[in-house]
Amino acid sequence: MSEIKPMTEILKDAPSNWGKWGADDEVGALNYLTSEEVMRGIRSVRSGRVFTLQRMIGDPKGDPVWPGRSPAVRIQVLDESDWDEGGSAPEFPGGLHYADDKIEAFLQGSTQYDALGHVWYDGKIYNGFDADTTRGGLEKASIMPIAERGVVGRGILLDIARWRGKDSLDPAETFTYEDLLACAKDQGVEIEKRDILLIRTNFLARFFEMGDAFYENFCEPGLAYSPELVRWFQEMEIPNLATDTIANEVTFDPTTGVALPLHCALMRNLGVTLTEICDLEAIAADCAEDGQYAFMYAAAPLKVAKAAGTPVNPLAIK
Ligand code: UVW
Repeated sequence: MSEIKPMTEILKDAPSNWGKWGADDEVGALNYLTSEEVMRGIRSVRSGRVFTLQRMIGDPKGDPVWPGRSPAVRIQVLDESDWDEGGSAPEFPGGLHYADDKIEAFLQGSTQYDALGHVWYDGKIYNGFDADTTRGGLEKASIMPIAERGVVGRGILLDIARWRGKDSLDPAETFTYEDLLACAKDQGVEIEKRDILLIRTNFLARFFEMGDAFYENFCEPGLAYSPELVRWFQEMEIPNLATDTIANEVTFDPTTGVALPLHCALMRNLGVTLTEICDLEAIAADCAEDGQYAFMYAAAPLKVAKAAGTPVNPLAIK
């Protein structure tokens, strides 16, 4: 590949939603999720079956994380052993004992919502806020406005792995928005305007199969950037893209070589919220069985001041 161009040049004609919801807006395309969209989500519920989409934190088999991040460490602070003879446990009237624990974790080291200020280029984050507002914690477009608002609407599962007849997608394997449309058609469901998209690759199954080799030549599969794809997201007013990979798109764009251009084109420029590392296995198996790929989706990331993202356990209700 020849010289890699800067993101500014690659995305110079890319569409933007900056200013669309006012100069102070920090939730972007989630503004599309009006009460009507909540009701549309509710109308897609047929049986009341509930699926939780978070991947467990502290899996004994390991937690898949973006290279450079480390998995959460859970520390037992108090347990019954602290009340053994010579132990240092606090004594309470009535003989109360209890367990306490804490975690040290990357806020983006598990199923998580990215704040809109999570990524940027050219010195500006979403809505044109200065990247200097990220110093020491996000003053603008942190996770807080998203956490306070919550995310509810009609979700739709696009099971790309099953559609391609594979157990899981290969490293660096890509797909386009036309593939999303074709997958939806074959699943017998239509992607509607303002749908929350959930895309299954089952790629993280390989993390558990491959061990450390998973990170060699790391390049996840996923959506590949194209101007058409970005325009489609804008025209379809997609508020939220959730996937079962660590970073929601092919890691290195095969055409330009840049890393994570869709984070920039969708999140920074259009204000589309990204939800990563979801566990879509149970719901995908269920959808394959009953053919119902649309459901109500509800999620609220944890409220952490100034955070660039926080863990979440999204719900899908069929
Ligand atoms: C990066 O943006 C680097 O990671 P993620 O969106 O997966 O948290």
